[in-house]
Amino acid sequence: MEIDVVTIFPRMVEASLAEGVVARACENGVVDLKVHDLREYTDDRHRTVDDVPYGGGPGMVMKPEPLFRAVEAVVAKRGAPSAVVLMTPQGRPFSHAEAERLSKLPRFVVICGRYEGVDERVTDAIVTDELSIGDYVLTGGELPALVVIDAVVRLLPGVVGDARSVAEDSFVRGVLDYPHYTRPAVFRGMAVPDVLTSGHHGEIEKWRRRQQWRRTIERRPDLLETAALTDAQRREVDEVRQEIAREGRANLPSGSKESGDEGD
Ligand code: JD8
Repeated sequence: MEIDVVTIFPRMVEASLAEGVVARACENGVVDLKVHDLREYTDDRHRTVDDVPYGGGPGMVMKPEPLFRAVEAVVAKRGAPSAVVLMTPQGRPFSHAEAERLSKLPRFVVICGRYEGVDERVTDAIVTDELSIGDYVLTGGELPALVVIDAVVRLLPGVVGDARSVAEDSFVRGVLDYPHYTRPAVFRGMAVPDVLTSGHHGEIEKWRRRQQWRRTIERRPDLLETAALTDAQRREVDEVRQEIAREGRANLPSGSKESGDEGD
């Protein structure tokens, strides 16, 4: 896969891509990632990439010429990309499904905006996908681009050593992960749940599955609304819901447990 990143902060992007799983994928030739300094595509002495907004208002807007030239240079060198992604708060929410879609493309470009954003003619003429990584305001598109690249590259065959890790990813199955423990069995008085050291693989599986339901019910009930669950899974989710409700009642102060006497 070929990925080209266009940014005014190439060192910021390169530094993040120089470590970890993505760096190894680059070394192994699974990904050919190039970072392009937008200022290299300016033609004035000051290497200007921004200008005041037409119509007035605060901040600056990224000029179209350097962005067009940068993407045209990528096309000249590598051929036409399958997608030109612009990171922007106005984009469609980036998700695991979007990562899977991009992971199937042979080549894409990511444009990182700064300032108030990019001239709309860039969006209209060269951008194919506007993406946002979430509902919070960042100072630019570099961190979002790194998030997208990280999520996409780890899906490429051979990048994550154990294929099970990718297949079992929580957002692949639409439920949260179970709790993880490693040695020592007791750390500062805190013990690992007995079931995990019992050697009963069936019981371990069941405990993990119920922990996944529990966490998803408690932290991300929205995921369960849309998850495609079998009847058996639905029943198990309901059991865990009831278990949580029982615990909730057990934790109420004594005397407040009875119902029907609230009027007295
Ligand atoms: C690109 C400029 C900053 C945005 C004025 C300060 C994505 N989830 C996300 N949050 N923020 C961004 C993002 C922010 C960006 C740019 C992405 C380019 N800014 C601007 C508009 C308001 N500021 C993002 N993906």
